[in-house]
Amino acid sequence: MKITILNFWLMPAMLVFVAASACTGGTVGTQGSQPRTVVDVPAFSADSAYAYVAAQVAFGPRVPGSEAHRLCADYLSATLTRMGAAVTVQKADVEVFDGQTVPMYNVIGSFRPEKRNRIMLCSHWDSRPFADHDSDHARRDAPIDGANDGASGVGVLLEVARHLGTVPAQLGVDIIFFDVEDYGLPDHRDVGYKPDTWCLGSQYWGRHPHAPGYEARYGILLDMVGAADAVFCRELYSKQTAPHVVDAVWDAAARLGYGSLFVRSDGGSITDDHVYVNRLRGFPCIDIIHYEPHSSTGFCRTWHTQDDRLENISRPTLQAVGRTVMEVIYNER
Ligand code: AHN
Ligand code: ZN
Repeated sequence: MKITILNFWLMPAMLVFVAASACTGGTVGTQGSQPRTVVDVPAFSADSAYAYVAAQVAFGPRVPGSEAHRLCADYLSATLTRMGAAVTVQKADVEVFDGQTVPMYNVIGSFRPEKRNRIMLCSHWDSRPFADHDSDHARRDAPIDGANDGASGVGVLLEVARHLGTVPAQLGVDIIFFDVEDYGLPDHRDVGYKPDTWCLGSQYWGRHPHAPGYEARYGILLDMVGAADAVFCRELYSKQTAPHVVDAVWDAAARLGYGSLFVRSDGGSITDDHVYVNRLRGFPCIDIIHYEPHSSTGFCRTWHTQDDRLENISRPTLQAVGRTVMEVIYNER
């Protein structure tokens, strides 16, 4: 009799415990049938991510072919190596829209390279050779800092990499910094149309992966993830090719309290590195990209202007994106 009474008392308490862990605990992975588990996700530091953004910008514009570009490639590979990744630097000469040949360095850091099941995280690291959307025409022919468009995604991923080196995720993780993404056709000069002038680094990697037959469960691309007023709509190619990954990421963000950045509305169809990853390697890849459906370009105010500088980088935005990505990858089994 005594035991029965005890059980009656215990049952509500147990129910409360189960309910609480379902709400506040970890997240579900992208494989929907798996049970929710509580995992300790290491603390993403916005200050640290910001410092990685600042370090890149300090080289000056990372325009392919420049000294800043070469030095920054070295910095990225040395940093990933120091964090414990197995690093591959792919070097090739690629032809840009105007017929010039520039050096390309894709920098790849692999954590737990022996694991079969993998996640790929990526961002482009080069900066644009001109500011074709600057309202001041006198500023259009100079290269840009690309604090947001380039350095922000890399800064977030370097901070993720720092944690992966000390607290391994269950799956293998490859962090890929694609080069020569932003040397696409200029909008301020009439040079005629040419297809596929953007994303030359990811196009190269798609045809020559760093590991033979490389495949990941899915990929996540970060692009322009550092503005104070960032909004991440659901990019349409991502929704078409990887709806389960989009849902997992946006749901994780909402649970963490970042629903005002990771909004439920649809974005445009953006030909970014993830499109070539998906097309050439055949695994799903989504794009977390700041998109403004009502702006004239679809992108943010500083996009491809000289205002894309460090002073416009926001730690809280880096935090929201980095924390969300960490939540997703550390819960993957
Ligand atoms: C185009 O504008 C065709 N694609 C956007 C890719 C991009 C440029 N992301 C950052 N800069
Ligand atoms: Zn750009």
